[in-house]
Amino acid sequence: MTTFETYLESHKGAMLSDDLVTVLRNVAEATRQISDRLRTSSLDGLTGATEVTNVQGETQKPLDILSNDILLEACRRSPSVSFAVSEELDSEVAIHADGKHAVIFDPLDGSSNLDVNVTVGTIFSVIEAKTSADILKSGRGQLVAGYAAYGPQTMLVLTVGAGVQIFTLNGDGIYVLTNADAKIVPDAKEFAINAARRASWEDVVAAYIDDAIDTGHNMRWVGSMVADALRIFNRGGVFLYPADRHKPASGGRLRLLYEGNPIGLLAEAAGGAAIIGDTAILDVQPTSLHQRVPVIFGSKAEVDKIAAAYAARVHEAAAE
Ligand code: P6P
Repeated sequence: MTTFETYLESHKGAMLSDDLVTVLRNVAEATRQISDRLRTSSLDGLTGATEVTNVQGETQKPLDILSNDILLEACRRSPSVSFAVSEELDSEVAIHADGKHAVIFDPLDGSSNLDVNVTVGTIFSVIEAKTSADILKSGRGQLVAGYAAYGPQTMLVLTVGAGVQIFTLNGDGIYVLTNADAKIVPDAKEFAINAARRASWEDVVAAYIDDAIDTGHNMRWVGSMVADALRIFNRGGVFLYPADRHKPASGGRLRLLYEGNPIGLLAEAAGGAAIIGDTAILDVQPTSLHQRVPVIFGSKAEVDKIAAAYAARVHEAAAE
């Protein structure tokens, strides 16, 4: 039986420094603690909303704040961590002055689903960063990335640069490897999009969805990216959260640093693809910590089809 611990140990050295193993151990422990707190949150008065609005303009949930605190503590327990960047905090938090790893995270993605007991998750990414100026680097600079999905089971999806491994938390609080070298099947007939926002879709997205429906594709939309992503890692498909064509400057709903980049690294490591228009998400240079971007990822044949349509539109616009 391979566990998260034995997997890290077996990749120490060339792929994982001792420091990075310590960071991953502490992040995994944080997800175990968050999972525990979620299980009985309705009994512990941890549901509902606070009076606090975060930098995203979203009302914070008690579990948003608790999860954020647990992850910050994990960073403090990791000597190599220089900065923490969180969806819940306006700017980066200095952790250890001589640190070299920035841990970038969405402590509880999909938390609007908490009160209705739908899967939510913790998304994380680790990069080299000795100064705050090092934080805004493209997703290709990620050392490791992953997420925990708190659903009927708690699962941890991880890439350290050698494929994607999916672990399941057992009754003893141990993450056991249950899907080694997970692959996103290249062809799939299932899409995930919030169809209620059709009026704001760019024409490329509307045309893709219309064609998918005409050719018998199925639709799933959980409203929690980590849940949709886990389905895609297990049976393929494509996830789309496109830009709002009426508000192109808004970028989209999802954030590049702690949603687009980690999911992009995982998708590519699993043989899938992840794009912003005709560009790979991992090649986009961030301009701010909480920058929002449109996100499309999943089965490579489907995502490549969409990227080609975006590229053709750019070419047509240039020819006009
Ligand atoms: P909508 C959750 O808030 C999230 O960031 C993603 O996890 C999810 O896919 C999306 O927003 C849901 O957006 O517009 O359907 O509520």
